Amino acid sequence: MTERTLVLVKPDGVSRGLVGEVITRLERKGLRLVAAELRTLDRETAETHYAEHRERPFFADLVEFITGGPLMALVVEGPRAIEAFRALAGATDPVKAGPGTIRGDFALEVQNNIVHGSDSPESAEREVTLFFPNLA
Ligand code: DAT
Ligand code: MG
Repeated sequence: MTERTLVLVKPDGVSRGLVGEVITRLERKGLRLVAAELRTLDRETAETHYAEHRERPFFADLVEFITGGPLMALVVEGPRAIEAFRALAGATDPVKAGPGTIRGDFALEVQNNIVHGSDSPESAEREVTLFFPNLA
């Protein structure tokens, strides 16, 4: 079944020049780009995007980080795209992420873990709509 998921190349990934690397990997896997926009998030959008983490001790730092520079927002489509991209990204903690995954290959710190991918069909729907309200 074809699914859509929201992928972000976070500000650390953009500043390190990893946008092409991330797109190459997901396209090589067979996922397809549906939308792409480089933008800097305002605080309200960032807080909405990460609302599930509002009570966590790292929330303020996370919002600072994600609003701290331009990010690349992508909508990606394909069979089981949500799970497929999460597998490409690797574990949240990049030290635990396997080699061959994006986080495993390019990151060391949990906050600066290069990419975001929606984690469920409900999150994907909410996040795609938040970033690209004009996308049907
Ligand atoms: P994921 O991005 O793999 O879905 P998550 O939703 O649990 O992970 O967390 C969202 C982001 O918050 C994550 O990419 C990095 C940051 N984060 C998570 N746990 C953290 C922690 N213990 N300390 C600092 N930042 C953390
Ligand atoms: Mg998450």
